[in-house]
Amino acid sequence: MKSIVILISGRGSNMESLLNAVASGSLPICVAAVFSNRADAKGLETAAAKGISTRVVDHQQFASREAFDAAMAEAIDVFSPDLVVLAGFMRILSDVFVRHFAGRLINIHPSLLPSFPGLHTHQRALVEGVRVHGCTVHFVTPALDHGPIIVQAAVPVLDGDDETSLAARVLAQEHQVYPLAVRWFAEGRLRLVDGRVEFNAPQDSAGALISPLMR
Ligand code: NHR
Ligand code: GAR
Repeated sequence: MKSIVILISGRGSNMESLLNAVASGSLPICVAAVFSNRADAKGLETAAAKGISTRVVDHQQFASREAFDAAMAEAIDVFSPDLVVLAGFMRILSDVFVRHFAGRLINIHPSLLPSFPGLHTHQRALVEGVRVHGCTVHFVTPALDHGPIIVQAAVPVLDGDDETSLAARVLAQEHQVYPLAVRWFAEGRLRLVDGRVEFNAPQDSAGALISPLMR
């Protein structure tokens, strides 16, 4: 069975959706460890309560981004994971780290990339007045939030939405698509080849979301 290491910085609800999928038998993978760059990340408790090994590599203990990344890479390598999964991980990773894990490093980002890379995506989507928003799972490359896209889920932006309501609607979809993407990887359907996503679709599942919709 393939193994993964999950990197978090905070709440860890995406991590939890992956652990729940593993526990329910719908995600055939071994979670080798959960890493956080913050000792106070809530998700560490959630992982420990489920019997998963946890590790903290505190970025504040390192003089440079590169030194932090090197320590993190070394600690992750101990587990020899097939895939490293960023789940609400909030530190930009240096080129050396990204290249070390090339093709086995993925992220979930709370927008429909290439719209709204970076931070505060929901607030920015509301300011722009987009009618469709969502989340993106992508392979991580040195260019922040610009790696090859694996899967996206779209949600409507509704009248009266604020950052909280929109973030919650997107998060519910994050919890659907991240276990899905990791399952595809586990099943050997997903590969990064020459900087492009190679995907063997299980079935034709193409759909459309139109927003606003007038019937
Ligand atoms: N690293 C690389 N090289 N490429 C990507 O695509 C990455 C990455 C590291 C993290 C996640 C990303 C997101 O999904 C991610 C993708 C953190 C920041 C950020 O500005 C931006 C994007 C993402 C993660 N972080 C600040 C920093 O200085 C710290 C912010 C904080 O601690 O709150 O690292 O959104
Ligand atoms: C999620 O919405 C995730 O997409 C986003 O932060 C939230 C983490 O929630 N990630 C980023 O913004 C990365 N910069 P979680 O800790 O409950 O999974």
